[in-house]
Amino acid sequence: MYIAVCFRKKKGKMGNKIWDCSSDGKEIIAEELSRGKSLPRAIALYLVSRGIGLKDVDAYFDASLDYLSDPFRFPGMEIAVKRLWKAVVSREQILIHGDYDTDGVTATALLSRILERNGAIVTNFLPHRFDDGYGFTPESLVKALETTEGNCGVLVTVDCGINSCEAVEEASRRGIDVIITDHHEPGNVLPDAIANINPKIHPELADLHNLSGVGVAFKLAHAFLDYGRRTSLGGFLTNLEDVLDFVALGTVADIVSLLGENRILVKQGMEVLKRQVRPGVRALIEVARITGGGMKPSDITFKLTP
Ligand SMILES: [Mn+2]
Repeated sequence: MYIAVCFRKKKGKMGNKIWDCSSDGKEIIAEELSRGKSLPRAIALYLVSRGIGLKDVDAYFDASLDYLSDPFRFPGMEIAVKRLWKAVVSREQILIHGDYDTDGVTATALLSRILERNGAIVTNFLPHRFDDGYGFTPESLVKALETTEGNCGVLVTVDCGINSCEAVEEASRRGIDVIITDHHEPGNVLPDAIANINPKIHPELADLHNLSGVGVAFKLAHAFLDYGRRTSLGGFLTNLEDVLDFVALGTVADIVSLLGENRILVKQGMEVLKRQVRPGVRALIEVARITGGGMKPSDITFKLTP
């Protein structure tokens, strides 16, 4: 079958180019899949062409939340959630610094909702596309702090910040602990934050490199609730599934690949989105003239996001 077999050009003895049929071992994996899961060969080849082998095939078909990995795989996650719970207990303000696009807005909404439901005092800041530009900067820090009522002990970035060394330095000078959550490519020097939560810093998190900003914020929220329940600090009355509509919106809007955990998050998130429980989202769906029940990810890309 063509999809699993590619041709590779290589140099012959005389320097002339010859064509060589190369399956890169995909044929063998397809064979394993086909036999192991009683799948038709065409389906097995399709799955292999999408990078899905025997160990991921159940998660692919089932796509249930049970297949999401432990958020504490992220180095720094424990430090981040401990600090957030400390802010909840000591009534410090938590400032969430987001971004102006769909991914950044949904990440901000998701995190503030989860934190507020568990007693946190939260202020959100979304930079203005034209006035502030992209990212967490010393200028946006000052502007964001103006929106708080003082006593801001922690600042969390979502969908930005992994290269914001100067802004983090300035926040530290002001006595604020910064937690960075981001999915953008890191530079050579990481900010001196108390935690840098970004899958792209860690080669061992390669399976999560396609997470969007809201996907990373979801991981922080997951860990926050998990830690709260484990230590009896809280989180018992919060259902993380309720915010999956935000994850679906931001993930699809950011055009990241819908494979691995993204596929699970979007598949389950679409179900929450179809229920249209949020007045804002419901209004948006009405304006975009989408019929709720049959909503598809492409409706997010072409109708809701714009
Ligand atoms: Mn993003």
